[in-house]
Amino acid sequence: MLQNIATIFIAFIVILLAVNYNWLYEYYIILGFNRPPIKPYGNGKCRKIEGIEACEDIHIHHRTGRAFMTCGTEYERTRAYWPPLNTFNSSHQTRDTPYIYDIDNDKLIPLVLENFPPEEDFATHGLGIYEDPEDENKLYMFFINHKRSGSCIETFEHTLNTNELIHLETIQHELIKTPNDIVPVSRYEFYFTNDHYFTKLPWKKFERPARLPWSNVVFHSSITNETKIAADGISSPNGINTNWDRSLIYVTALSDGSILIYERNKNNNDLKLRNRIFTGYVSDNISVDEVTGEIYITIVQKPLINLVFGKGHTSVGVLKISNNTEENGVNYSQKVIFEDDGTLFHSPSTAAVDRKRNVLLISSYRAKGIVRCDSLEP
Ligand SMILES: *[C@@H]1O[C@H](CO)[C@@H](O)[C@H](O)[C@H]1NC(C)=O
Ligand SMILES: *[C@@H]1O[C@H](CO)[C@@H](O)[C@H](O)[C@H]1NC(C)=O
Ligand SMILES: *[C@@H]1O[C@H](CO)[C@@H](O)[C@H](O)[C@H]1NC(C)=O
Ligand SMILES: *[C@@H]1O[C@H](CO)[C@@H](O)[C@H](O)[C@H]1NC(C)=O
Ligand SMILES: CC(=O)N[C@H]1CO[C@H](CO)[C@@H](O)[C@@H]1O
Repeated sequence: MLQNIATIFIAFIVILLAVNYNWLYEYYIILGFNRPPIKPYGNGKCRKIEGIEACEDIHIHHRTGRAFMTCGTEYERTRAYWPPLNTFNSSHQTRDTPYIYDIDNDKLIPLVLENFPPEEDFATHGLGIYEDPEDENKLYMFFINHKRSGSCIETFEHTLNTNELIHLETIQHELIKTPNDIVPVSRYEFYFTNDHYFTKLPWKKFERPARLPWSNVVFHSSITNETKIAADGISSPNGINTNWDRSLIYVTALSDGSILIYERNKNNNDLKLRNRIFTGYVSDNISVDEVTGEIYITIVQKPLINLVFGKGHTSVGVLKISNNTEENGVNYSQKVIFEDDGTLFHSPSTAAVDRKRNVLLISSYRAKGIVRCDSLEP
């Protein structure tokens, strides 16, 4: 153990010496040293929705006002088998229940898995949804599943206004290493992020603080059965999403304090980096506003405080990124639209916005419930 720590420490120093001033300055900002104390903003009309816990991802189906969520239990995430938080108790079987939160009727609906054997693990994480262009009542859902026998991707079919998820396919591949979030671009094709290069401790723990740009985004097609790296050299790629015509792929690079915008080559599905938006925040999963195309991410304003005082002290923020229309050479503008010091909620995962209903939903991968806010700051 001590030897491990010494190796990590020496490697860390070597890396610090090797990098340039800009890297260190960005690090200083990401850690939140220059940030004023958090003042609550945009959280006047918020309340907790109880009855679910440890929800990772939220996707709102805007036409029906239904939010699809991957939820679990805090126990299973932190003390059973959950590789993203380095818990590897393989004598515990996790069987999550995905939920629908019906925004208009303020109601939770648990989803029942069909055609999925009871002995299979279902330890969910990122979720992606693809709407069938030929049948507007049909959704294809893509789940990251951290099975004890190895992480994989499960696809399901869902018909709106039912409570069923019908299992279609399990996709396993050696490139599905540390999957986090997923975005489909067709019924049979998707991109997902591997959030770490290392799969095992102690190196895995060291990768984020060192901001090692060693991880990737992988593309898979179930038409050709091809699985390949589409973008590489990213520090902790986390959330992934796309714009409406699926020509751009957005990736949050958590420990890089940035959002990467990739151009998707629709012929071969390779990704080409177009912009790096430095937000300066440790940021998380990405939602995209269906109407305006604006991007929402959850942010942690003071990551160091969280490290020192523990997860319960995580503040919650939501950052909005828009196309900049002013002629000043800046491509994207950024604005914090929600801030809470941790009183309302902690450990944010995903923020999802429904403009028409004026609703913001925030989930947490470790807290009970989700937060619903019935007001949206511009
Ligand atoms: C591992 O999981 C099993 C089954 O849930 C449980 O009985 C056991 O206490 C767990 N072990 C640890 C070390 O938490
Ligand atoms: C798809 O490819 C994977 C790995 O390359 C292989 O294990 C699997 O059997 C293939 N599936 C089909 C349907 O060909
Ligand atoms: C910016 O504009 C493009 C092209 O109209 C659109 O596809 C995209 O969703 C917009 N992005 C943001 C962040 O508003
Ligand atoms: C804005 O985007 C264009 C391409 O879309 C790129 O060439 C340019 O460097 C970007 N500017 C900044 C400041 O990122
Ligand atoms: C898809 C998903 O939920 N990804 C990330 C969201 O945020 C949490 C909290 O940091 C991460 O653990 C997830 O990996």
